[in-house]
Amino acid sequence: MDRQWWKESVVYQIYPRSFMDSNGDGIGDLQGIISRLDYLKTLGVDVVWLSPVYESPNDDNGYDISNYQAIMDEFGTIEDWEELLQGLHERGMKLIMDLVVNHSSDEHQWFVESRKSKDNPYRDYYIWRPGKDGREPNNWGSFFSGSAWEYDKNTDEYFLHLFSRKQPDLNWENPKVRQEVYDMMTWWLDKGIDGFRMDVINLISKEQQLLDAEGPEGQYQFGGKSFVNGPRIHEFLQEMNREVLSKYDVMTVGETVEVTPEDAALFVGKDRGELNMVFQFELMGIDSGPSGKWDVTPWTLADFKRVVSKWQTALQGNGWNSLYLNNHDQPRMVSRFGNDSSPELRNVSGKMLATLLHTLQGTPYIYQGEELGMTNVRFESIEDYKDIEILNMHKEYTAAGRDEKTIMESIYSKGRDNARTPMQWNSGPQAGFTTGTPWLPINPNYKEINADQAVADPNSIFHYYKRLIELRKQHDIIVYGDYQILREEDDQIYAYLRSLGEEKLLVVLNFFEAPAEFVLPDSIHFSGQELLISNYEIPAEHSLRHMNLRPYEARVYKLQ
Ligand code: ISL
Ligand code: CA
Repeated sequence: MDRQWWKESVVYQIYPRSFMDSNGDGIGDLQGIISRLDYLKTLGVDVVWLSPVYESPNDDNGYDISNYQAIMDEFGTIEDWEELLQGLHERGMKLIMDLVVNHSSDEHQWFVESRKSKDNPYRDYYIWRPGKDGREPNNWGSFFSGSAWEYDKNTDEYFLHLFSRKQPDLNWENPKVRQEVYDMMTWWLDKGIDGFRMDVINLISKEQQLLDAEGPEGQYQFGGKSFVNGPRIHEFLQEMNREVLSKYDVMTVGETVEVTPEDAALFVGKDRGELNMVFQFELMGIDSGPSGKWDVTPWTLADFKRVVSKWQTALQGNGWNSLYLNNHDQPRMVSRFGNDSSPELRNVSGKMLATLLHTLQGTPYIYQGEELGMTNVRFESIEDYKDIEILNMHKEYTAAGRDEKTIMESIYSKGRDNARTPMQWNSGPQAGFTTGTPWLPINPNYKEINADQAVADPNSIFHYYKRLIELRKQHDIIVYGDYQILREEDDQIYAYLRSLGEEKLLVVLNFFEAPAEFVLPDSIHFSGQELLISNYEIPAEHSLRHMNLRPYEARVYKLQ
């Protein structure tokens, strides 16, 4: 058992813009977060991951950084940030910062210089190419619709931007860029932070020929072959580890798009000297069709189990999993994988999913509001949406003649603003998030779903999370036990066994509203049982051999 604090931790993600506004301008900020630290302490989380708070023109809500060593005015000052770090540390919590270095903002001083002339000393900080036959250098599409290249008439060349045109990709081939990044990381680490979440870190190395991607002529294509886990990715991460990370006791989690467990093992393998864990996207893809995330397709439990089991097994004993069911880029977990159609079903299904999140092998990541069972939102008009990914897609699909209703439905199920509506603190005006007008409308269900209600109600999802977090602290097996799926073919129940030495942990989850029967395989022997947690009352006398599970029922037993 390779004990590590970051394996035993539960992480809570804060999306600062939507967490808590302290000064009535409608935008969440650092003082707002500080005012809610006791709430986080009550919940019991160990680490806070703060989405970007750096200076930014906010084309992509802070994921476009114009100064890596300054705080965004709207969020506060560096003194506020120091106070936040201190407030967390005083309460025994840690802080990890978002590191966004695949790209910067086009308003970063480096890019302002870079675009000035072909011989500017900063030219090679970014990826510039001449056009081809009066068009872009290649056919790559951006993650946010349209071409991945933007023409700059000043020097008659194009620059690469895998995300928005205000997010030019940094040129990691240039050793000066790498040194700047390492120095900046060191600056933050010396301030006492406890690690980094690294934005799309597996895209930083580009195959240098920048070849066209395969696919039909005249359409932009996903160029992933040339930049997903690119040729020098492991060299760069090992260098970063050697130069910076290895000098501190910190945790790292890389956001890695399109990776398989085999790829992941190279990033997180014990002796690789790269990262502690990665966020994988395979599970987030089970409800997408062949043309991508907006091609909404119903998910199946078979796929869900197959993907989770594959990752659990592949990294066991070598790497370490991160566990998440939603974040600021994904729809709300309870709306997507649970059931938000009534308060009762929302409550039990939110708890069932929470049980999964905390009892798999890996480090759980809770996204703000998940612990309240916050849901997706359906704004009537596209005007109410703010996310650049949504707005660009809407524009592109509308221009292509797609019907408005279908476009809106795909936004309702997959749009990133589902996760970004402000945190619901109480049933008062604007859900207690702000005294002003929130930057993104509040979900109208805040009177029913809010933190005050949840903290006051012992049967709430919030209290269930608190209990799960405590259990992880009390039982090593929940953190370190090996994973084995049970009754894999069952299309309604997800059950698995964790084992550590002589101990076993049995987790049984009914993933649907219909009742279901679970029969424990005869091969599992035990002489004693202890129910650790369930989202229903369980009679004192009952048999584990046959369980009749109610809607979304979840049970966790320790077996001896
Ligand atoms: O949001 C997505 C799911 O559709 C992805 O395309 C997402 O853009 C990708 O996972 C990368 O995400 C990260 O980098 C982006 C930023 O917009 C996201 O918020 C961030 O998490 C660019 O920095
Ligand atoms: Ca504010």
